[in-house]
Amino acid sequence: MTQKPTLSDWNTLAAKEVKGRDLTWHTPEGFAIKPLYTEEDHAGFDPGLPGFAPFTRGVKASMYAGRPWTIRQYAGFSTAEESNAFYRRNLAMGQKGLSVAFDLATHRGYDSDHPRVVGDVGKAGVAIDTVADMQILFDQIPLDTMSVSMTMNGAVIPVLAFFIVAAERQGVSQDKLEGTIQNDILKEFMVRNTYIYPPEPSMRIISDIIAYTSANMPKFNSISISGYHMHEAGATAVQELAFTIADGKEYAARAMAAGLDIDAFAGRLSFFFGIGMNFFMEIAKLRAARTLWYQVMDDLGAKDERSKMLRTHCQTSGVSLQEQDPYNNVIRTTVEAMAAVLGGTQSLHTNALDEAIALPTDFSARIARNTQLVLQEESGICNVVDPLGGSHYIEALTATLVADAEAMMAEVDAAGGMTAYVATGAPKAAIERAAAEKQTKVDMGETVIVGVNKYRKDSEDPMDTLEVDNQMVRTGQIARLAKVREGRDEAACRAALAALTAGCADGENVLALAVAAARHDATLGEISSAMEEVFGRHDATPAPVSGVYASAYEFDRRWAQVTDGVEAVGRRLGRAPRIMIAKMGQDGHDRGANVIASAFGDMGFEVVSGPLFQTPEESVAMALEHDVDVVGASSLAAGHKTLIPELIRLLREAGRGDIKVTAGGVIPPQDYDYLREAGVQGIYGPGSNVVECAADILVLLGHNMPPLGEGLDEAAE
Ligand code: MLC
Ligand code: 5AD
Repeated sequence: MTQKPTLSDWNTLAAKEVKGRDLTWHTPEGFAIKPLYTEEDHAGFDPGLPGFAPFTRGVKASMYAGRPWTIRQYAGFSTAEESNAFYRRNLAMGQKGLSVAFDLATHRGYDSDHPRVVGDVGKAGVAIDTVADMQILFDQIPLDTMSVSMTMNGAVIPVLAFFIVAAERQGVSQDKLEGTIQNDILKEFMVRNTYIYPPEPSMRIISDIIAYTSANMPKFNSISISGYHMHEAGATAVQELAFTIADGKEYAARAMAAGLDIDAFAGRLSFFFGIGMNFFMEIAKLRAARTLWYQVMDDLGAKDERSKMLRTHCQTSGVSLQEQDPYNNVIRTTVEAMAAVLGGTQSLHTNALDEAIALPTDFSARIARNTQLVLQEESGICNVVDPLGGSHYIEALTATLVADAEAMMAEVDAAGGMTAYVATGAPKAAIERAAAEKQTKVDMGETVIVGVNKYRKDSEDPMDTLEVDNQMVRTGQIARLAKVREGRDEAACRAALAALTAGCADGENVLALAVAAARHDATLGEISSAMEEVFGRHDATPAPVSGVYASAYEFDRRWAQVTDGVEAVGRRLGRAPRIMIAKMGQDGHDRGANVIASAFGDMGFEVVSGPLFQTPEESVAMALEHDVDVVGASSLAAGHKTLIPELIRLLREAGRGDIKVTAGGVIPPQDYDYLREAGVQGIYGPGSNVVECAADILVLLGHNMPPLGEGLDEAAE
């Protein structure tokens, strides 16, 4: 009988097949992934059984064999009427739960008639100013049976209050409400940026919500502790896990410090993760998350097993989707959706194929939803619990992620917990560094994106996209606001708002007070301002990382051409060329702006990073003050057609029409001509390469830029 082959036999054979080439794959997490995993790689790691501690293999014993995950598509745009109609069409076609996307004005606590939000109303989500809007949003949707997720963090108090009062007016008492409020402020300070108040009062708001819902709304998930936005901002799987679980630990500790019994609220803490293209890593990430949370809650003294189960929603990755060759996005989303369900998610949103261009149309939303229906009803995936359990690679990855995330969480503990750690700026900087590293690999072609940096088509076919008439939504909202204000008992409303302000100072439950104000039809802006009087408003200055690009491109000829160009322009100007990165409107997506700021800084530009949420007037004042040569406006939330032309108009009015204006971010190709006519001199959509983008800007600054890569050794490329 022949001897059974050993691992060393395998190594010899594999090395021979590839002539000794190193097959190790280095992931952004710093893992050296081998081409083969065996039992030894996860020795000592016991994932247990599904439904039992530490829940690595799933929170339910029967998982999808008993009940499939919830198909919960995140959506919202323009008016409450239009979003309501969209929800009802989707529910009729197989969607199972609702998930509301609010516009950025609502997120940041402004009514639609506020001058700061002219470009934002109704754009990236639905505009909600009053209970009346919320009633329309859920018209003919029974709130006693439909579970509703609301992605709201900044203006969480008025929005949750409106939801409770809208349900009351439907005849549904709050104890029957099922759903989830995102209510996760720590990640807003790190990456998502739709905060309103400073960290401390924001943390108090969260404890108040947990206290209120655990007492009055037993079926409602008080928080959705979100790694998704860290993932989208470029975090590695280890960072996403460590910071998210540490955030959860911080919220639980705060609620306990406020006097709540852990088992009274912990069963309604929920989570939210992003799922990208690293298929096995993402599956292992969800298994690791459950393992980690079990330990954290056990350490905090939870007794009830339900308190220690990590239940999560997942969303496929927005940043993984591309503007170029966009039907490829359906394939990417399918791969990501499979990772989410093989990882054991409770609820899932699959992105639409036009993600990189606009909000979903009925067509793209249908394909996105059908991706989940096909997986649930055709693939057989639901019939077996944790079907990848026992895979050597999956178990080894799970064990490694747990260990590395635990080490990172120990650093958070050493800093005094997540609120303190976030205040140091360290996690934000770490994520930005990881983002810059990932982007560099894409720009250098080391990370392949099909149809973008490889197999790129010569020209793109046009696609129908959704466009929201922002002015029309705003006019309609202003009219409804006026009507609500007219019809309410003004004195009672004012008294309720005054009580809210007083309660913010006295430590009363702010949600309870806001519910009272909402019953008197106080608006979102009024409730937010009543709280702001005591809590204040938070603002932050961006601090781009440096050195990541310069070191990655150290030996790159095209990079050298650009840095030479920057020097040449600098000699002519007598100083380094200056570019201001402007973020106008309430759009807080700053990954792109940070990546550009960091790369341009490394190239030798002097970068002026504008703060978030500027008005065009404020951006222009800053550009003039710093005497910049270029303003690069970054827009990912559809405000570009209002805000960028206004910026150019104001620059010209100030006599500085010579300052070049470029635009970057999520900008539909059909808007390019409009923007060019308004005076925009360069437009850089998703998938743009930063080196090429800088070369373009040097040309705008009058530099005689040779074609990039000229004289490059072909073999070296
Ligand atoms: C489930 N159930 C079972 C079962 N599986 N019962 C028996 N056997 C089984 N196999 C039960 C559950 O216990 C529960 O009841 C009920 O069925 C519902 O299942 P669930 O698993 O809890 O699902 P769901 O209600 O959908 O809740 C999922 C959740 C929740 C806990 C993760 O928090 C949620 O829906 N989150 C969604 C968050 C979201 O959509 N966010 C969008 C963010 S977008 P019971 O009685 O135990 O409750 C965003 C983008 C941006 O943020 O703008 O930046
Ligand atoms: N409707 C549908 N999806 C949305 N997203 C954001 N806003 C909306 C909306 N109004 C999705 C996108 C984005 C992620 C944060 O959420 O996928 O990348």
